[in-house]
Amino acid sequence: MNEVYISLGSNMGDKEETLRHAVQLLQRHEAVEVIKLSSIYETDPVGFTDQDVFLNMVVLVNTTLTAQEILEVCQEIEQELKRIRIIRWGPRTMDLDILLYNHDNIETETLIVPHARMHERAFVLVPLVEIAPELKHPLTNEALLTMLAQVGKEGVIQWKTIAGVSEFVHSES
Ligand code: A4P
Ligand code: MG
Repeated sequence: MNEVYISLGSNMGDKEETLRHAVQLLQRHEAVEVIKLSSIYETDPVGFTDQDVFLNMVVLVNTTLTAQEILEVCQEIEQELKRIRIIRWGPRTMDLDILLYNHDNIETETLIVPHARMHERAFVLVPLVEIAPELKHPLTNEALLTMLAQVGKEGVIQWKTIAGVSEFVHSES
């Protein structure tokens, strides 16, 4: 069984509902089991800063899929949520990034794991360290906690704690 950490981010429309829906779609996949969810964090936009704040979280899933296959699942979920958006509830975006796949280092045309920018992003490291404080970065072998101490937690606020996977995917906001 493979352990995969996935980062989820949304900054349009009903962000919490979009996160919930993405986790639901992951959980519904027959080869994917959602094991852990971080809290939801409200985070200042990084990069292009003239946009709304994000809600971000990190999930741990167990899967029999390869890294390339789980990337495709993530991309299908992004597409599905975009499709629903166009038909019904106005703007929303959802970005799913694969942070870690076991302790592997992967570099193909379509996939870089560990995620190339995770070590510099508080909106990734804060929720990741919350659910996996013991992990080390597979490329540098540096503790994620050390990376987080260097980056700091500025612009990342715990917004909502989550009791468990089934509570989250079944409850309505
Ligand atoms: N790709 C390569 N490696 C990976 C990986 N480990 N996981 C390729 C997922 N995808 C990976 O992604 C572009 C291509 O990256 C994919 O085709 C895949 O083959 P995308 O999601 O289509 O494009 P994007 O979202 O514009 O790029 P990316 O890299 O996901 O954007 P960023 O850099 O992650 O930036 N600020 C806050 N506070 N919170 C956020 O969540 N997110 C972004 C998105 C910027 N600022 C943010 C947040
Ligand atoms: Mg992405």
